Amino acid sequence: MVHRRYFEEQAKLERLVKQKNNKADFYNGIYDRYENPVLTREFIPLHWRYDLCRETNPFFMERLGVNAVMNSGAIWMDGKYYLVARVEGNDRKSFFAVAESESGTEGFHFWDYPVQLPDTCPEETNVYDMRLTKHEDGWIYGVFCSESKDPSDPDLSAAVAAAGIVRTKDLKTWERLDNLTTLHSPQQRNVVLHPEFVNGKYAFYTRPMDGFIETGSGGGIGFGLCDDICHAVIDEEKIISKRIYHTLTESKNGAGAVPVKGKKCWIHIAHGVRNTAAGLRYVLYAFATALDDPSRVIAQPSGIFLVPLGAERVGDVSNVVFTNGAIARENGDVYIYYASCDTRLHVATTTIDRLEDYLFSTPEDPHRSADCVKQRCGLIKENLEMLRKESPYIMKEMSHYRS
Ligand code: M1P
Repeated sequence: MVHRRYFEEQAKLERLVKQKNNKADFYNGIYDRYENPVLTREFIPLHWRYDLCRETNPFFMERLGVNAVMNSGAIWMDGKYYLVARVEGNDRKSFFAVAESESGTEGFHFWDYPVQLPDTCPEETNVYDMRLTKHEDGWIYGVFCSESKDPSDPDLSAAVAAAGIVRTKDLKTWERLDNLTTLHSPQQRNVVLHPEFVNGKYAFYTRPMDGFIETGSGGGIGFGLCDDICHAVIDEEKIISKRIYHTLTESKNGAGAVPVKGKKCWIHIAHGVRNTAAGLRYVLYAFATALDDPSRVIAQPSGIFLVPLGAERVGDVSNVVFTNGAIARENGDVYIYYASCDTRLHVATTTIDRLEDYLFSTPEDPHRSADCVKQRCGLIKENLEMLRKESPYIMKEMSHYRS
């Protein structure tokens, strides 16, 4: 018989899923943020966590708890928003689970079962951070981090990261393909498949790494082509978004969401990492590449696109925002799904027009304080001149707003 406590907990979960998610009182003109996360561990169905039976679970205890719901791939399919979330169990292992919503900003609920990927790699210990690419070849690809213990290193924490590849038509049946091989990079994480063929080949954004945590000689976000997606091999990686001293990518960076096709460019939202006294700080940044050559960067606005704010700053791995999924609708609306602190998932909404304006009209980083202050003083001077010139109009308008 079902435990009595189930009804109370289930009602709580249903209220959470039905909760309205209003735009937050935040403004930067670039995107809107929302009051609530779109997914947290509290959204996980009770039947994934509890033995619901009164006889075998008299205290209605969690038997297989879930610690976090975060970094999600995202896709628009058959009139709904779908996320393939990274769910981390209490055992630290991550797995993937599909959640759907009709609005994209609220109402996400998980399917009955998590994703069960074909188990083809016996050495694989953990999987996470799937990017979902609706490719022009007709498949939906999922590219994710496949992590195993490094057998060649006696250090207990030594691990190897590789890019696992799966494909599906419906997010239900998944076919596992060979892991990506990059001939010149020992490890890979944050690999993203481009949605279109480039020169007739499959194109990947890569993140070459010497080790599991440190990218070492890996200079940033790479780009490489391969002929056969079923046995993907990249023999040449060109670094397109470099790590740069004294910027937000100084320690490392990585491709984020699958690039969004805009009117003027491919829109990339990536993460950059720098080291601080409080540990690594992960923020999002953006850049644009050419529509006819997605490996050619044509705009790189200065600095951060999105940082963790307020309650977003605290979690299992504090001071982190991370994205691996965005949905662009045909009307130009864009939904960026980002996780905070490896703990929960949020959404920011914007449009292709706004993102392109941000990309092409935000000045580049001049890389030195002296030049940065000159850049800012240029903006201040022009603004103050305009405010002075339009002073009577401004006084009149401001009085309406103040009253
Ligand atoms: O903990 C922050 C992020 O760390 C990793 O990203 P990167 O490879 O750039 O260091 C990933 O494991 C990611 O899942 C995690 O959110």
